[in-house]
Amino acid sequence: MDPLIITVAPVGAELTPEQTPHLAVKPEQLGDVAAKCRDAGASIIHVHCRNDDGSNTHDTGRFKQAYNEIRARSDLIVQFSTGGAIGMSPEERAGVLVLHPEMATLTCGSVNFGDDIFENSFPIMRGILKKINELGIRPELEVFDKGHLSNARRLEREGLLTFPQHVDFVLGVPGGLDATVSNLCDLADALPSGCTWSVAGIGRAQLPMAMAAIAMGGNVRVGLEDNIYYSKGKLATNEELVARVARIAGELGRPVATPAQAREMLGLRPLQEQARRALM
Ligand code: KMH
Ligand code: ZN
Repeated sequence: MDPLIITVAPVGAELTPEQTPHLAVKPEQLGDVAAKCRDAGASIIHVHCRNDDGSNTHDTGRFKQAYNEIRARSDLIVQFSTGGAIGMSPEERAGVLVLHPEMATLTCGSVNFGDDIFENSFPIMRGILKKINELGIRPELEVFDKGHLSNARRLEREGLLTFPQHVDFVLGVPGGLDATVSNLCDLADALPSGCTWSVAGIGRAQLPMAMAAIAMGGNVRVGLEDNIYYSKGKLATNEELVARVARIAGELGRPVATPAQAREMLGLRPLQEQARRALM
């Protein structure tokens, strides 16, 4: 099996500083988290940003600061969120792409999200994807439900997406597909050939989903965006969550990929070339 690509999603949009003291709020804090998670075995960082008061922001200036801090402290693959937060306009979600991150997410359909709806109509998806394509950014397809794969195939038929792609299954969101091993197997089997994939299990599903993915030859996303606990009642840091997956993967014969290896596996440009393109 290939080395394991670990993505860390340290911030998210919905988590509040009241829920955990480990939420990175300032760009410098995010740079620090990036360095620690790189040391612990991560190769991709999924980025959301916060204002100094902890509230969510998709401000381009704030993302630029965060990008600079991450790059100054690590060689991680930088992936921006275009999901943003519930209720954010599609224009705001896609605005940060002008900074030319190496990767950006594309959520492949609408989904209930707790009591809210995370809206990703075809016009929204097309708008974000057109911008991703124009800027030559590599998408990561976020799949919360099996129908999202059908939506991605429809975008392929429309000429906006080519396969294979890198796909992240987000399982266990209240309103999305449950985080079970059989659902994960079903999704992995349904992927177009040549795709690479990871799984982000929400809440207590994070660790079992990670273990299943390691055994199946997939990849793993962990981090406070998806789960704030190390074990029942014990809050986690991002680096602890990354280190645990790296340690167990090593035991199972899957050493972690370095960012350089992950770039090669995902067909991304080498870091030096990437750094020249980025507006830093
Ligand atoms: N905050 C969620 C509503 C992404 O980053 O692309 C959406 C999200 C997905 O986090
Ligand atoms: Zn996100």
